[in-house]
Amino acid sequence: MKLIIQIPCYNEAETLEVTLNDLPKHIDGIDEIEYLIIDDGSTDNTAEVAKKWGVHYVVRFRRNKGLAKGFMAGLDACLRNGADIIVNTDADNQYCGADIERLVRPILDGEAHVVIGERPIDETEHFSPLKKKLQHLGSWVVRVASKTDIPDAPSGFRAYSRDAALRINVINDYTYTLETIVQAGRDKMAIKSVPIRTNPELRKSRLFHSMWGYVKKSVLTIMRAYLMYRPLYFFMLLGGIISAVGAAFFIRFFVFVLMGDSSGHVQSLIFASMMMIIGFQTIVVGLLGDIISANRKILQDVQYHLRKMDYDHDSNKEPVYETSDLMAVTEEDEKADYEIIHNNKKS
Ligand SMILES: Nc1nc2c(ncn2[C@@H]2O[C@H](COP(=O)(O)OP(=O)(O)O)[C@@H](O)[C@H]2O)c(=O)[nH]1
Ligand SMILES: [Mg+2]
Repeated sequence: MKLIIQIPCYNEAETLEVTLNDLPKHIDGIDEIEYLIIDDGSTDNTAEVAKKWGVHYVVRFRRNKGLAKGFMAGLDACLRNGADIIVNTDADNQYCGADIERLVRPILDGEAHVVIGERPIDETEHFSPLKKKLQHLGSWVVRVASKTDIPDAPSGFRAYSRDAALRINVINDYTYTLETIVQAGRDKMAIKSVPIRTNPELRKSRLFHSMWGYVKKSVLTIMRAYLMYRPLYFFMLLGGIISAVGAAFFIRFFVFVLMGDSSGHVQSLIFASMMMIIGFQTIVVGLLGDIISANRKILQDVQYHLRKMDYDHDSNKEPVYETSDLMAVTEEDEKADYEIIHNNKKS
């Protein structure tokens, strides 16, 4: 059983070492723990710090691509290198390394595919009251959209089983946290939450700049993720409401006609017709969305099997070479937009 702990990093040279030192070296039930960092085009010496410390892999983007892309590239590299469980944590030592054991336990026990660490949000001193409220509100919306009972959706402290990681897709560029829960919930993966501890703040959050920006991006992300899974329901409901308003105005018009007072009410007749047409079109959009969503399911299934073949094949293979400390794994990796560096100087 191999665990790979991955850490997305963007200019984290200052806090990375503390974070790495805090990670567990042994967990009962796990034979091997490896460490991977994603250096997302950092302009400081994040990658050097990681290599010097002895991480096993560095996934390096030449340019900054954002957390969501970094997260996916990390999963990709972990799967390729034979991870049975993948844990994600932050580079600012936000999460308590010792609690990784709590994250992986439900996966080892076969109880869950995805485990989310629940932060003690209300007891976190450096979170403003507004940030606390927003985190709770965001989590509630995600719970509704994903049909799960996860109390802390934006938490970046998570564990994925190999099978769950093979199924995960992230489409938005901002964050993977919300979308992956909606996916896991809607795809009926076993998803579980465990309470974890956090450490005092070492630096300000890089992702939570302004309340408005955070809310806007989160709402869009959840909406998009939800619509991918339930387009028919959403547009039927919307179209139904619009059509019902139209129908009400129609009825009103006919009541006037029956009362012999049809003149002067043409405006409401036009409005009623407009609403009925818009409502109908909205329902049609829902039907189209439903057909597209059925296609997505098939594509997702194909992708899962392809990934499985590709990654399982790769991880059964001997590494291509072990001599250099700075080389990409395969030719394809070199052509890809990122490179995986095998760190052979690990301690
Ligand atoms: N790959 C990548 N990681 C990032 C980027 N921005 C932040 N991160 C990482 O994402 C993690 C969470 O960032 P942080 O500022 O702690 O956000 P918060 O914990 O959600 O408030 C940290 O490990 C960061 O290094 C980025 O642009 N790309
Ligand atoms: Mg953090």
